[in-house]
Amino acid sequence: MYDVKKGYEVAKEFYAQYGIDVDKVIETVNSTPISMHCWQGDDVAGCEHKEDNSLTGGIQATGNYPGKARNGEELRADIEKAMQYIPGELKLNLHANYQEADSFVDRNEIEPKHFEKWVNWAVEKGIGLDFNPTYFSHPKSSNGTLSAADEDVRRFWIEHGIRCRKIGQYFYEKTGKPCVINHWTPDGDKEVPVDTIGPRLRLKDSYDKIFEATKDVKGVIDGIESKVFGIGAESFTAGSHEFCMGYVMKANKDHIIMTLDTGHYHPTEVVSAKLASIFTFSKSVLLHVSRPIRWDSDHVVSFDDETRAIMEELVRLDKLKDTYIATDFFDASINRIAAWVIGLRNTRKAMLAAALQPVDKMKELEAAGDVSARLAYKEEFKAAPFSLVWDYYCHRENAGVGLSWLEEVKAYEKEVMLKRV
Ligand code: RNT
Ligand code: ZN
Repeated sequence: MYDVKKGYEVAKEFYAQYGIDVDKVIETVNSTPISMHCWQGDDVAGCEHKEDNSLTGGIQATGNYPGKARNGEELRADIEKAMQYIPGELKLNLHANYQEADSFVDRNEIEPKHFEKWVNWAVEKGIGLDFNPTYFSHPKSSNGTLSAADEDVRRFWIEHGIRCRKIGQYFYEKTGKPCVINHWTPDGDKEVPVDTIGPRLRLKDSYDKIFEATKDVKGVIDGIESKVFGIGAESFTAGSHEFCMGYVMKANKDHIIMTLDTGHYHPTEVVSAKLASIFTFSKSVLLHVSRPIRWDSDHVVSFDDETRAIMEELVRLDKLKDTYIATDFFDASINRIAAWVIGLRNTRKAMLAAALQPVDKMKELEAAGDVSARLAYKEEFKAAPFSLVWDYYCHRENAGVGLSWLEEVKAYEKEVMLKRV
């Protein structure tokens, strides 16, 4: 191991040249919550007592790496293991299909008590809980959910949404931290339907009914997630970007916000380029940080240009504190704990690298018309020594410096995960 403290001192000197207070930046980054999704641990299978746990809704976890969690207990143990190696404030993001009733309880009947084990665990760890209605992987989701033409089916899913918002309030009351709920429906069509507005009008009506029936719910923030396509819904999604953006803006309520998932746009569109426009009209936004490869493949978050650009944009807009940052990926081809650790560390590291830039100075140069200096600054900080600060920060938070976590995760795989057969 190299001298991490020495590296940090050198980096501090480097950043001081530009008036950047490294310790202050570390504090900002450390206290910005990232909501870690529970579903990386079991390929979105969930803990409902049902025979068919297959994943539907046009999303897929590909790979067959051994050792995935088979129930809530195992999943919590794996989440704890991963969390050891992720510095900074975390929340846990649950899906409704992770309820732990003693026997099968359908989605339109779930209650706070079915999530008691998660809540007790979160309270013990001092972390907040976020939530998601599960509008997929269910026999009633094959012909649409909130946009379904079948009124019985649509009512069933509206009831699910209503119950989820009430469970969100329960999470808020128990943990003392607001619960961010993400509403995503896979509803769509393989071909462009002839009637493209009917499903949208029904989806709008369903959201209206969910929010109206739960208007007294407290401590819940609602993200509405759009998507351009899914597997089997290649040509049409009811919850398109325009639909969701329209819904959020028209609702004009602080708790109803856009969810932007990095895998939900056409390949040349990027979330980083959308943020400023949305913040022009909305107070906050929910992000699903993921990594699309050719499609919404939900690969592990990489420390790539787009993840860095998103964080840079949030820092430059001064909106880090108004953004709910959540991860959303499910890779079943590698150790699932490693997937979490790599993806969440990259998300946090991109935030740190973005915050270690002289934004005020760069804005000043731009305002003065010095566009040459603007480009020179932007380029210079791409290779600044943020990794020395990152290592020090991980050391300080006891989250493992460099790759030291890898051996420990491998040992856990051998001792715990591979015995789950
Ligand atoms: C699907 C959406 C959605 C899901 C999770 C499991 O494309 O991104 O957020 O990934 O709800
Ligand atoms: Zn998502």
